[in-house]
Amino acid sequence: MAERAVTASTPIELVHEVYGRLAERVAAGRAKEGRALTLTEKILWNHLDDPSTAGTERGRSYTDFRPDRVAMQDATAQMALLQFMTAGLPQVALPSTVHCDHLIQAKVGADIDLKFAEDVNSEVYEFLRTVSAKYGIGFWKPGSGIIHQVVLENYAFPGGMMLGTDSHTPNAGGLGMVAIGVGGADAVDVMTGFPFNVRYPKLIGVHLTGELSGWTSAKDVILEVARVLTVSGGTGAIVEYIGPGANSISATGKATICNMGAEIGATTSVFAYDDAMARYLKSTGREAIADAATAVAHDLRPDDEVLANPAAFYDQVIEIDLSTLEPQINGPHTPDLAHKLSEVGAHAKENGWPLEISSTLIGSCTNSSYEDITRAASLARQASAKGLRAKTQLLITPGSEQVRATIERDGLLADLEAIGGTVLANACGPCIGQWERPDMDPSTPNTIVNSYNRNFPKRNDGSANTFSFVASPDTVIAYALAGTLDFNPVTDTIATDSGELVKLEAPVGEELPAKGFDPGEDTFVAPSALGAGVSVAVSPTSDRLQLLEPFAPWDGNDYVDLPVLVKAQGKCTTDHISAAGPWLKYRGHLENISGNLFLGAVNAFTGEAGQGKDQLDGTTKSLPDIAKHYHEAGQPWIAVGDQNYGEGSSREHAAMEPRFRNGKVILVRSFARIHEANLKKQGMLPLTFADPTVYDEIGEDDRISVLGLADLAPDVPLRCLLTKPDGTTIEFLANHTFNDEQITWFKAGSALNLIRQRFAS
Ligand code: MIC
Ligand code: SF4
Repeated sequence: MAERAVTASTPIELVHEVYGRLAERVAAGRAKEGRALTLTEKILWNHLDDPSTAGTERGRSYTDFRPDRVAMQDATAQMALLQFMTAGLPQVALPSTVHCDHLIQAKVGADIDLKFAEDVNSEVYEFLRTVSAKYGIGFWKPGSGIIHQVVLENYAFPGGMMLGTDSHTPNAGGLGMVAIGVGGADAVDVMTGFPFNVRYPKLIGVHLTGELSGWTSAKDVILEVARVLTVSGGTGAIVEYIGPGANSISATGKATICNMGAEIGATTSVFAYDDAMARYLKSTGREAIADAATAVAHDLRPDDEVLANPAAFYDQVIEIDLSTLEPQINGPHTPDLAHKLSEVGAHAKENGWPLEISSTLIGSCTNSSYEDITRAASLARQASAKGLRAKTQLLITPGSEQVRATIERDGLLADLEAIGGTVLANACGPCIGQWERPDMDPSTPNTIVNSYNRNFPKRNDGSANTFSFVASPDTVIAYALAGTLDFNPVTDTIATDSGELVKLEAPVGEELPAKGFDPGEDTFVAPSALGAGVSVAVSPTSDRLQLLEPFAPWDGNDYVDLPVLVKAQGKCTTDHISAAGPWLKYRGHLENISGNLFLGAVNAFTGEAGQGKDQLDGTTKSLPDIAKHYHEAGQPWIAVGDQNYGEGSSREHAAMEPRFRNGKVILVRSFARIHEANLKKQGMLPLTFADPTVYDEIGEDDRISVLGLADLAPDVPLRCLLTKPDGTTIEFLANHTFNDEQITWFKAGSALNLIRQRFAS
């Protein structure tokens, strides 16, 4: 159990421990694979639970790993820790931290919004603070910043491995860490001392040549990768960035690229250790880690043979020449819909997207580094000098308290405020629907441009009429000044009030603050030395928190004649299954949050979002109401979906809600990785059509049976039956990815039930 105290940064002893076995593990990996290794493989080999028995067949083996740390953000930590509590252990088994960032709503500005959040969320913050104190978990108070920035500044280290209950955990790949986004149940495994089990990933190499310059920044690299690979192209793979071009990208720029690897479905993304990482470690007070990494640098990068012939070592290689890469803007509604700045205006006109921009936003976990803000501020200063101001609303969310204090000290916030910017709290805010826009009628189609990563409909302000585009912070500032999408800052001019035409010079940034970082306010709370004595309160009448009841074990019977709650059409992300925004307040209360189940899913039977037919009484209702009715009536059900179902977030609520409401099976054309894992963990049956055209056959009043469950076995498809209302049937096969151990979760009712049993006995 937690032998080490959890501190506000990764202790050097932990790093030494990891590096101490690195050379030996890398040698074992080379010997077993019979070839040179990529960086990813080196880190994975160094974190195998048992290198002598582990399967490392890419895309096939299920493999046990021992990560170094866990990080949880407030919106997912509640469910993760409610699950952890049921194991009955005194302490978490590895260094873990909780970060309060998602529950802060952006409304007025930083100070007022933070105080308001502390007030309305006090019960939840108190729960997280006391659970953390009790179980040996470090607690980062509201106002400390967004989890991924705080992790990058304090906990990430080259060659490490961590899990985070948030899909953008891969941000730490900017410091050379294999950092994987997971659902809470996966975090519970490692916090209770079990290994992290995941399919051994495939490897995609992105070979970078040339150098970033002018208007092109790190964000444009990942916007381009998203264009090439699309939202599902990275599924089951780790993306490794290689080649000489990587050297021209700062550590925080690398983090931006890795962060948004979540948008292509990648398990994670990673860069090799280099001088930029060493500079960042030193500048954030981690000189000793930089020295330790430098001493083992040859094992914190791919072997030379790999670099000489990438195609022989990666499953896929993508080439990007940074010198010719143009700045991009991606959207609306999906992060892979890329446009060159020179073309976006024309594309908007063709598609009827509003050209006029209603709001621009910079920040988020993706783009709020010192370098990002200095580049943005350089544009703001040019604009002020020429008498230009933002023509749109301009909102800024600093990624962390450290960045906020530093950019304030260095006058950069003042530069942004001078063109009309408003500074919001160090938190997720508008990136996750925590954005109140009293001035925007939800029925008004409007365009926003931001430096975030996700742009699904309704994500930022809850309005399906908001067309959200993502770009680099520099590009966002340029559009704020122009006020229209029909603008290319590289070639076009902006008119001042007096009619003068201004052409912006390309932004210039500073990688790191010359005067060092200002740490700002101390926002870290170390766990109590007297953990056992701390009591954790969950009121039985709370509407924010609810203790978890174990899900019932499988009853041994096939699933027969299940009604189809919904046949989701097109994109069905976790935001469609379990919306955030106003629903974030119920993240610790399974019953209450189940009121949002499938509200965003477009039902193929009706063409409408969130509505369907209740097969028990024939009425049309909201999908969460139908699910509730089925649950109360003891009626099991199935949901059907399309490609990349469950794309996006790690929120396991999207798996727990169907489970809680008596859903049994999710049958789709394909799954996003984290969501499929979450469904299995919670005892659901995630299945994919062997023949994807069967999706088209399914009608609103049909019933679906899943047969032969007693013989559920790895790699053996399940036989299913589609029964039409007139009694005719269509037989079809459904695939699954269960291994032997995961089948035991299904039978036990959930993976957590097994953990409970193990600790009870
Ligand atoms: C997101 O960006 O979608 C979130 C909100 O950070 C989620 C986590 C959550 O839903 O709490 C994620 O990315 O995993
Ligand atoms: Fe927060 Fe947005 Fe980053 Fe998710 S993507 S962690 S909501 S800032």
